[in-house]
Amino acid sequence: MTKDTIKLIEDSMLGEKYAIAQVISKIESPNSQKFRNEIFSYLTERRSLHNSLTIGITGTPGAGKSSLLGEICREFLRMAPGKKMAIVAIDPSSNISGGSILGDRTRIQLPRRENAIYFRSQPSQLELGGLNPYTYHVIRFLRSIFDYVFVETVGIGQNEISVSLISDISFLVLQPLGGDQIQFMKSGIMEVPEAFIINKCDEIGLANNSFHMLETTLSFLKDVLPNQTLPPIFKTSVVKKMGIEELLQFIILYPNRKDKVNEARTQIQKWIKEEYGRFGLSIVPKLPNPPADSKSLNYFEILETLVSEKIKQYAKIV
Ligand SMILES: Nc1nc2c(ncn2[C@@H]2O[C@H](COP(=O)(O)OP(=O)(O)O)[C@@H](O)[C@H]2O)c(=O)[nH]1
Ligand SMILES: [Mg+2]
Repeated sequence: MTKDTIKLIEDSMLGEKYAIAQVISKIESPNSQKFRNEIFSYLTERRSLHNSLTIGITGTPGAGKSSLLGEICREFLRMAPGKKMAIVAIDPSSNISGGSILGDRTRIQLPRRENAIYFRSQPSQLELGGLNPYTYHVIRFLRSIFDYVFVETVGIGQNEISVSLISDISFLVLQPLGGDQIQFMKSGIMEVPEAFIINKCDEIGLANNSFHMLETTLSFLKDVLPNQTLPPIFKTSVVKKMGIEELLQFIILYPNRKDKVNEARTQIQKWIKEEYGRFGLSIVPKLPNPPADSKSLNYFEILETLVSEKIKQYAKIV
């Protein structure tokens, strides 16, 4: 690895925004496998025990996700001193850009030197789940630097499989009696997020109705899945600055970090399919077992290398 790359990574670890942006651009460029291999091996050695939390924030456009994230930033600086967070917005209409989150009512402008919070927006390629092929790596990289990585995606909880796989917690943001809530209820209980947020609770009457409807819907879950703990419902209002503290408290105290093995498997399957089509998938019937230290950041690279080798071998035979 070149001195320049090492410097880029070291600067990134300090939260230097320019360096982080450069690494992300390199990750996002085609044929970044070698670069990724280098940086993730380096990062694994550098701080293999870093335990970061990825939080998915999903909901229909207009539910208030960006506005909520703006408020979360504000509270975060107060409630989690010394900690760092990043936001990745995967939304073609994202109002997060450069150093600011722009909402109609919120405008968070961070000081240039504020290294505790980093924003990035990624154009969605309208893939199922709203993630583009590099999102996974970008988030993995950010996770090695930031204590919390928030991912904002558009969706209503049905086509959000990818984002919930990447996240340790996923929140579904609903607005009071919006069509999305009805949609969620119709869609049944296939994809239940870890938690709900009913935003815009300044609309008190509607919000209460919404809350009770959702509670009732979720209580059916208890009958169907008796061992499942019901997801909590948070009530927030960006306008009234209500409920944000409780929400952030829940995130900060959240204990479970999902194991990252399944996520790497899913992502590698996507990658093989993309590089080699169904043909690729068919010649790799079984992915190799994860190494004992499956927490290692570069598990994906280990798999990716093994798979590439297998495919090369196969190509020789044919
Ligand atoms: N009344 C009310 N409006 C809100 C609240 N949060 C966001 N909004 C408004 O809802 C609209 C959509 O917000 P935005 O954050 O862009 O939603 P996103 O598409 O989910 O990211 C904007 O006009 C916001 O000002 C809230 O708590 N109460
Ligand atoms: Mg938004």
